[in-house]
Amino acid sequence: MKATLALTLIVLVTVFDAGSSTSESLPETYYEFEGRDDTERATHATNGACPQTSYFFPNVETTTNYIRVTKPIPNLHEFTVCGIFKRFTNGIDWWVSYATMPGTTNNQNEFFISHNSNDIYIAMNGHGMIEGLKLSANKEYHICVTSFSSTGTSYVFLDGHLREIGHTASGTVSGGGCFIIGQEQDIIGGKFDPSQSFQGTVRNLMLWKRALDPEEILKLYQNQCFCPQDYLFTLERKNIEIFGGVTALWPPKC
Ligand SMILES: [Ca+2]
Repeated sequence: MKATLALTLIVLVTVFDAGSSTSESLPETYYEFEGRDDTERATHATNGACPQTSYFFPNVETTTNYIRVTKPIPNLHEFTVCGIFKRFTNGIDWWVSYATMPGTTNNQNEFFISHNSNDIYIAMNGHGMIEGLKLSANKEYHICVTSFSSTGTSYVFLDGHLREIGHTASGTVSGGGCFIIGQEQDIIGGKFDPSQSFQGTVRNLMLWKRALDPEEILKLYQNQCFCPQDYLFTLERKNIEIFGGVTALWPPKC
């Protein structure tokens, strides 16, 4: 009986250790990585009612289904992209891509976020990082990616928590480009490849021209009805063009 109790305790301690070591290996904030001190911390913007959006991308690999953002994109020294994604299959999914003029010569997007068969994959100016985050099909995940051009570092938050840090490429992301949801661009706004498309749903996809603070990202995950109000765009109808079989869904009620 005593031996059983001792064994149970060892198992419990081991499980507890395994659970805590994952969070201890990542910082609470990323400011130490970016060489900022406390006085330079991002000011939290007002949290207010968040426009709710929800779109369905049919389960077929095609170049015709996508959303184009019509709001102008400025130069981005840092940014955050967040959205709630559900994939329909375990194939390759291209979530967002952003391309500018120089990209037309080398097929490179300024940045993209995708999911290959096993991991989230992010690239900036042709330099990619593959994250060890495999997302199951037919399950919703809240994903935020923050990027800093000064250090070329990107941070991946899954369901409100920082999960991965990786190096992409430094250098400001140039404004004036084309932001597409559901396809990867080989020229601005086109030359798509069916194997680089998205099949699934995306809700509340938004972009901010700053790295949201990790606390803000956690809040965003916990209550999707509210968000920092200094966003650059949401996928409200006034900000986008819809192509092919992509359809708007009624978003969950707030
Ligand atoms: Ca391509």
